[in-house]
Amino acid sequence: MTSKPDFTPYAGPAGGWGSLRSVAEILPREGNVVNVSRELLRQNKTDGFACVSCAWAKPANAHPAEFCENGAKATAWELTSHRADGKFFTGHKVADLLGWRDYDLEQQGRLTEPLRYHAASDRYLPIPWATAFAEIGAELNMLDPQSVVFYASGRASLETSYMYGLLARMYGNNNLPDSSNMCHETTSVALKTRIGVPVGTTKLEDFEHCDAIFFFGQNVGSNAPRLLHPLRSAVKRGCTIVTFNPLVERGLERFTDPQNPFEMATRGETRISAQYHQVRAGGDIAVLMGMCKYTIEADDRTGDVLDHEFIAEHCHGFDDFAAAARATTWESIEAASGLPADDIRAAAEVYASAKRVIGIYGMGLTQHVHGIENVEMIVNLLLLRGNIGREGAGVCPVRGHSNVQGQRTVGISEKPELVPLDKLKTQFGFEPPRTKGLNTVEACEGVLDGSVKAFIGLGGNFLRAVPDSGQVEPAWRKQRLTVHVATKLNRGHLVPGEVSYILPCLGRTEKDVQATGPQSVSVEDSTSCIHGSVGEREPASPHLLSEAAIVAGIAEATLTPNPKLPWAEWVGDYSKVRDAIAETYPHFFADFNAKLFTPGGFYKGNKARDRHFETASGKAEFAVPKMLDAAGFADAPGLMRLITLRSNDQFNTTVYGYYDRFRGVKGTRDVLFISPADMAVHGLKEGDIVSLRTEYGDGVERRLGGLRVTPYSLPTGCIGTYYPEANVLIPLAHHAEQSFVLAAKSVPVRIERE
Ligand SMILES: Nc1nc2c(c(=O)[nH]1)N[C@H]1C(S)=C(S)[C@@H](COP(=O)(O)OP(=O)(O)OC[C@H]3O[C@@H](n4cnc5c(=O)[nH]c(N)nc54)[C@H](O)[C@@H]3O)O[C@H]1N2
Ligand SMILES: Nc1nc2c(c(=O)[nH]1)N[C@H]1C(S)=C(S)[C@@H](COP(=O)(O)OP(=O)(O)OC[C@H]3O[C@@H](n4cnc5c(=O)[nH]c(N)nc54)[C@H](O)[C@@H]3O)O[C@H]1N2
Ligand SMILES: [Mo]
Repeated sequence: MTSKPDFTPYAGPAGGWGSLRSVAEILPREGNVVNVSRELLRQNKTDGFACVSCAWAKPANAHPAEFCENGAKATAWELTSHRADGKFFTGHKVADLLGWRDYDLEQQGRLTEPLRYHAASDRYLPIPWATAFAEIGAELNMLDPQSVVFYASGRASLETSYMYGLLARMYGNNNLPDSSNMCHETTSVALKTRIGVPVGTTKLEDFEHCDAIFFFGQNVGSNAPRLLHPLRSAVKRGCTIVTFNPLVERGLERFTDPQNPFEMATRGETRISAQYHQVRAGGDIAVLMGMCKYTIEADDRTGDVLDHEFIAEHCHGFDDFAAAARATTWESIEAASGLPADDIRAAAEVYASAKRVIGIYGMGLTQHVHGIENVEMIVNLLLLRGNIGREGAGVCPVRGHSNVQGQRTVGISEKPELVPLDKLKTQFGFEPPRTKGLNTVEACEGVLDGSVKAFIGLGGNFLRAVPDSGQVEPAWRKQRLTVHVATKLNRGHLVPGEVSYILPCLGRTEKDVQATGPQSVSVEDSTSCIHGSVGEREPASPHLLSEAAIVAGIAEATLTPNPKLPWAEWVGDYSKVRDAIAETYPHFFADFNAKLFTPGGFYKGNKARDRHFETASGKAEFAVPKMLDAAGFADAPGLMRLITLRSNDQFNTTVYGYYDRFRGVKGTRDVLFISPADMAVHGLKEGDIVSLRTEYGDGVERRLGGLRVTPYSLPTGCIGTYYPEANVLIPLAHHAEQSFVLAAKSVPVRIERE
């Protein structure tokens, strides 16, 4: 269902008529226009359901249509009338399906019944739930708990996630990696050590009071479009937005509010960024060092630029940092950032004169070898003028999956020190394992060396999302057991272990009726607000179970019964799970059930926001970076920095369609974005077909071919292509130091002609 490839630059703003047209096109494709349209009006409303797309905050005073183009696509995707049912699976060999595109696999629609892989016929065949649970339980009991991984993708509710963490720990391990291992784990590590909390400090209302916003490496127009509304209002109020991004992303340039009839009718648009700086990939440490240097030296002259009181009372390590900033030369900053010093000074002037500043960032900072330093530098900048712990100011990592932050909050973590294990021990009367579990990279290493023998996936498409997918995929089959809890078929399901199951679950938009009646669930957004969510649609199939029921089914079949953890009772009434969560985490979740449907969500609290910094020194910590380049490899002639990108028509590995509207690419995803200057250097012309080859020096051949040369505005030396196709190019070892997040925004590659 793809059109002929077309490459026409897109002239429109983000939002506006283009986004309405895009929604209008997607609904018929999923075959369920009326139901989807009705359901969209309940999206992100207090008594409705929390969008399954991104984790951006859901306001108390919602718009009549509190959804964006991509949220609408996510809902339509879940409510599709297409079905990948038993008949579909009996009709297709797994080996054949493996040749299909990601798009075509998911386009088959919702999974309808539990399936078990049948090796002799190379097919997934339907089985009863009871059989699936009993067999999975028996398999798990034959395996060493250390060899089993419990992955979570970031969508499952707080209730299910809490149960899933208990399942893993009662079974005997902390092998609980989640998608944040590939995403904002860099944030969790850097913010925790620097300001004592692993999450952002900004709330939605801060956007009503800030004077300046600095935007680093987050593509708001595609990946968190609802954030465009507070940004637009901020700009209209006179707030200045300064953006650093190698690519010119339309949402960061201009936006037309589809909720605003006047703007729509007049084709009016709001310019979002007052300054837009095309930093080179990996150049943000240098940019931020330049901004800090400018600010500190301005204060050296006048004495009134820094917030001296805040620094004296609340910060540690300022003198060392200031000395390092003064000693850093503008030449080195220009070389590492790829930007003229004057551009950085212009940004710093905005910073130095703004009273309240928010620093926003996304994968452009976290997915680098020195991603931790990137995030630390944002913190340094904000601390200089007391921009943490104050209304209208703060650090704002824009999280990915709709409950990825919440999963960490309720115990999905491979790091035992982040989980109240003693509390769990008394609450449930078991001895929780204390050894560190496997993160995503270590889980892949375990698959490669054979020490990981089973993988349970609570959602997601692990095999497609991880780095070095070309290496991990063949090794994956050597596992004894793979289990996928999923709504739709994806490539990861098609690489079975010896014994394999696909367990289909309800989506968040669907009615979840249990013993005590209809149930609601909850999620945490990027601003630490917890929202209730209730689905109302008829389930895609009568055979679906809720994710909570599936986790409980596996637990009951695997674990010895524990009177303190009545799995079936919990599934019958999710409010009992919430009571248990509130008991484990009273500081966040007191009166959880009573507060569940608070308009705008209830705030979990954030010590750093109150200027209580629970760090090693008890103060906010300045950090001196050891390098200015986040890429982690040296420049060499012809060696390019590959940025792996999301299109506007995908959600991670889910490809909704083939139209990356803002970048003007239609009908294909096999493109190489490259600057005209680099095209000249490499002797390439538009439309040439090239390959990329990773240069990593570890003897492994990593190549991706068939990419169409597509001119795009990028700094020299930087190129882009789409994720997840590009993941074969990213070495497993090429990850952020300390956080282990894949360094997907600067992969060392060479371009080769085909
Ligand atoms: N529609 C839709 N929404 C989504 C998702 C989706 O796939 N589709 N995914 C969800 C998930 S899980 C996540 S984590 C988020 C991801 O959302 P983002 O954080 O926006 O992640 P990316 O799309 O990978 O893009 C990161 C941006 O960083 C820029 N960039 C790359 N390298 C650098 C650099 O070195 N410095 C700077 N300053 N910028 C750089 C890129 O040009 C790009 O604009 O979105 C979530 N929301
Ligand atoms: N090169 C490169 N690689 C990356 C990234 C990058 O920027 N570049 N980004 C990384 C990031 S930020 C992330 S978060 C990961 C994403 O990694 P994952 O979270 O593992 O992948 P998704 O594509 O979000 O998972 C999609 C699948 O989830 C299932 N699903 C959807 N809804 C539900 C549900 O409600 N319940 C259940 N049980 N299943 C459901 C469907 O079967 C669907 O096929 O990828 C990472 N990989
Ligand atoms: Mo993510």
